Amino acid sequence: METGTILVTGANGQIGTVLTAELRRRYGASAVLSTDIRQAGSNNILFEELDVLDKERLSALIAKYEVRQIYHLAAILSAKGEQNPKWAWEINMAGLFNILEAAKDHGLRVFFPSSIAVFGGMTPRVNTPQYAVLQPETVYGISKVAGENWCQYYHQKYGVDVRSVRYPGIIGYESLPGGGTTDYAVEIFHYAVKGQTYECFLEPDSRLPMMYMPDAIRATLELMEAPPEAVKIRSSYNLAGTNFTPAEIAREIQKHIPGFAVTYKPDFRQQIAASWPESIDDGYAREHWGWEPRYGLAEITADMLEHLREYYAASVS
Ligand code: AKB
Repeated sequence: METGTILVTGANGQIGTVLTAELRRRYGASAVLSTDIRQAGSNNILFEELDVLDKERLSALIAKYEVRQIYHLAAILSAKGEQNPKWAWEINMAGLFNILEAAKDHGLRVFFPSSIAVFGGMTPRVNTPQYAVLQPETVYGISKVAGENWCQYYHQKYGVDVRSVRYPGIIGYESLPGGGTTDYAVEIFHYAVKGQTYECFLEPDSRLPMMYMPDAIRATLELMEAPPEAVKIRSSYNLAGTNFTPAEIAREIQKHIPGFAVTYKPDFRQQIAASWPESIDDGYAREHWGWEPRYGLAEITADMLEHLREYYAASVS
C-alpha cells in the first residue's frame, strides 16, 4: 500500500513507542516521522519535536515530509486528566482539531485512538455494545466521546478518511503507560519480576477490558490498512482482547512466581474503573474488518514475564 510519510504524534508514549517501531519495520525507517512534545526516545530515527497545539508547526512538518497519514496518539489519559481537567480537555480536543483540519486540507488518512473511557455508569457493563449510552465520568472520556463524534463529522462533511478504535487497557513490556487507570496491569509485572510486593490502586475484583500490545498494534494496523469501504463506523469501533481483575492477574503471575504478593489500597482511580465496562462486544470490528484477538491472560502473563526477566537481567549485567 502507498502510504507516503506517516506522522505519529505522541510517539514516545506507551503505544506510540511500539507502534512507531512496527510502522518502521513494515514501511521503512525513513517513511515514519515520529513526533512528541518530549525529546526523542531510543527508536526515534526520524524525529521532530511537536506540540499538537502548534497548528503552524504541524502544517510545516506535513509539507516538509510530504505526510500522507497521521497516527494521532498524543493525549492526556484518564487519571492524569482528572488532576487538571481543563488542560486535559485543551490538549485532547484542540490537538484533535488541529489534526482533523490538517487532514481535511491535505487529504490525509488519520488514526484516532478512542477508549473504553467513553462509557460510564449508565452503560451496561458486561459485553458493552457498540451503540450504548455514552455518559463518561472523566474529562478524558468526555474528550474521547466528543473526539469520536468530530471524527465522524469530518468524515461525513469533508470526506476525511479517519479511523478509530476504543482501546481497552493496554499491556506491554517495551514501554510504560503514563496517567491511566489501567496502568496497574503493566506495573504489576515489573514488581513481580523485581521480587517486590505490589500495592494495587484498584480493588481485587475490579474487572476491566484489557489487551496485549501485539494485539493492539495489529488491530490498529489492520484497521488502517482495511479498504475504505470496509470501515463502516467512522466514530470509533469497540475492540476487545480479554478482561480480568487484579486478583486474577496476581494469581496468574503466582503460577510463575509463587512468592509474589499483592496488597490493595484503592484510590480515586477505583471510582473511574467502576464506571467502565467489564467486557466489550466487538462484533462490528470482527464483521467489518475481520478483527480477532490472539492473547488471553495466560499468554499475556507468560510473555510479559519472559521479556521483563530478560530486560532486568540485561540491565544488571
Ligand atoms: C486509561 O486507563 O486511561 C487508558 C484507557 C483505558 O484509555 N489506558
